[in-house]
Amino acid sequence: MADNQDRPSSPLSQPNVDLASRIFREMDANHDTHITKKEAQNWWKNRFPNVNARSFFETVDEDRNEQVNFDEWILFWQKVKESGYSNDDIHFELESLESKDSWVKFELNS
Ligand SMILES: [Ca+2]
Ligand SMILES: [Ca+2]
Repeated sequence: MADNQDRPSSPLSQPNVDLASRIFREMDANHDTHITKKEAQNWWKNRFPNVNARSFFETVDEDRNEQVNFDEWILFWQKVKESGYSNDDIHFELESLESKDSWVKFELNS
């Protein structure tokens, strides 16, 4: 049933996975499968690079090794989904992110 398809426990939609993957590849400027602080700062170079890169790493860099890999990235969006954001909300945020809007502080259930 349509209204059952977007419960918090349901997975990230394929379009969101695709969009998140595309953003990851764009942020990972040198394509070594890790986003570094420098790459993140560069992504937001016209929009508070230090602030945005710092909050991005605080939320997404799970193992605190100063690099964000693809697994951490997708896991993060999956957690956003499980915290009650809908796939539509997430799609909207990913599109903002793709146009290099500021990093949004999501309210995650821990
Ligand atoms: Ca890189
Ligand atoms: Ca990491």
